[in-house]
Amino acid sequence: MSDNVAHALSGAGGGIVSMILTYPLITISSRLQVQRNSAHPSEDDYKNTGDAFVKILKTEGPQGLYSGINSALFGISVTNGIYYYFYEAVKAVFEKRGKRSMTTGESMLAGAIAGSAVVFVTNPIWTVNTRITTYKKKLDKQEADGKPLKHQRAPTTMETAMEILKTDGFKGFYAGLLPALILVINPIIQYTVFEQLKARWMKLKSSNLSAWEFFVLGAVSKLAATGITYPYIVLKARQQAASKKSSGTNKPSLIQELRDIFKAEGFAGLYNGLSSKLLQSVLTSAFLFMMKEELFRWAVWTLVVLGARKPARVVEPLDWTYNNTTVRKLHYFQYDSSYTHRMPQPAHLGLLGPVIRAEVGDNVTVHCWNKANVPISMHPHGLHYTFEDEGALYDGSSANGSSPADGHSIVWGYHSHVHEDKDVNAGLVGPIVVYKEGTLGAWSPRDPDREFFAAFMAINDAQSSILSNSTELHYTINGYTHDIPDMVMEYAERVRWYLMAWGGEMDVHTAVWSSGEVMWGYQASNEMTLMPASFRTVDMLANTPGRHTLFCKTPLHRKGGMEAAYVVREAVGSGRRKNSKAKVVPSE
Ligand SMILES: [Cu+2]
Repeated sequence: MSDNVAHALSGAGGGIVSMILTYPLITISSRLQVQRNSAHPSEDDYKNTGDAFVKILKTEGPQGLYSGINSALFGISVTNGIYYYFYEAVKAVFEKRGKRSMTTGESMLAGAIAGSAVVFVTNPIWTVNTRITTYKKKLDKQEADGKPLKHQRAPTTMETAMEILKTDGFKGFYAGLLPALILVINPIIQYTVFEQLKARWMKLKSSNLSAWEFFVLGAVSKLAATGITYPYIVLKARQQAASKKSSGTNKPSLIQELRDIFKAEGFAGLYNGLSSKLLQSVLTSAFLFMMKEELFRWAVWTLVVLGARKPARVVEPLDWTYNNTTVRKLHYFQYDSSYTHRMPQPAHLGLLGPVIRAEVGDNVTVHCWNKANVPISMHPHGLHYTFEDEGALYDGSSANGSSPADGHSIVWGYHSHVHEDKDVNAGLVGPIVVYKEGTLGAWSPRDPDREFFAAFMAINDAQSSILSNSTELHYTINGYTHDIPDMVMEYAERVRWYLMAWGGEMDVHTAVWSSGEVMWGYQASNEMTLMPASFRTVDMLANTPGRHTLFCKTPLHRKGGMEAAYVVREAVGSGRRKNSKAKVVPSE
């Protein structure tokens, strides 16, 4: 399941809370809009937002301010849910195709698609809602004139919907559809301004934004959007409020309505009731964006608990044994989607975290639950990421698939980047393998039969981000010293070695295979140099049965433990590839 469901849920939730907080302003703004300046001014007319607030509270009590909130809550949750669902879905398509963040133009198009979907679903809801709030006002007026209406109270949502269906038919729900569609421009402006400001602000700050910064961004973006589109809101509310029953004639067209307003009230009429409406929509937007990020996290976890999310990584302590000493480390564990079962990984990976496998063009989402008592992150090498997904506190990005000259897959890696060197010494590293499109899990004849990972790491226990009683320096491959379990291959298998080096100036290594040559591109050698934070992918044909050694050529490193046996088993049977088959599991 992709993120857009979680975005839809959190958008809906954020909308509901924001709506409850700001709904009284909607009531006031809606009534002010309907109350035309020129139509028989009376004592009861609201003079301004504050006056309306006091009058409604005095005559109708708090429930007067919240009349019609049911359909408003329903409306906002549906609106936001649909909007975020489509916006994030379109965004994912753009980002997958372009392999980068959306451009401004793309984000506007995504907004237009999402906004249009919203309008077609929600226009009936808002039609009903506007009728209810304006009916109350009419009710008061008619009572004062001694001509009571049919209902002596504001009708319920269902009654109003049935009424519209009876008098205007189904198309009654789509009164004011055109201005509503024009209003799609509002969220487009709002989200574009929001995204642009957010990106710039984050770059300036070099970190994530706080809830209050989101509040300000939400307010500013909505201010810009509503300032531009407000006249349409006035038109829409008036057109929806003008039902056949009260006017006795057909509904005025949009142009007619516009002309009438100009004639009677001038340009200012288009901004009638602006103060309360603007305040309300700006506050709603501000609250929504303030809560959205946090609610998104909750939504993700809810989906995880319901089992609707993919497997996840959990960082937990791990007691790791070198030759004879046991040291507390941290480890990225892979769990199933319920977070109850640890997924096994090949023994030779040792201290390395789970292998992240992806094809060129894939979006990789990792859900990481930090159960350690130190802050950690996940910073990828070789993948494209946006600033939010950097996992490190500087700006930079790299995107490297396997090029035409490479084999079908190349290795990269990830590590925690809160305290880079200490986190790596703690054990928070793991491999990333990027496959060519269409080759992951579907092997073609040129693909390897087997994959091994070998990270050459000088691990300094004294410089670890998790406290331990050890201050030793260990020369390891995958955390192992002098031996790695289960590095066994069959005769004539094509074996791909994914080599990694991390750490600092100590981590200059020369990997050597005692069995003979490996191929790095078109270059054959029995060794491969590794510099700190470098990644090499080499291929080997397992044509020399026996027990061999993979080691670092630096004597100090090898003596310290940077060596491991690998075994090429004797051929069984006659067929060259009798026992060979793809050993690689597809990425989750
Ligand atoms: Cu070395």
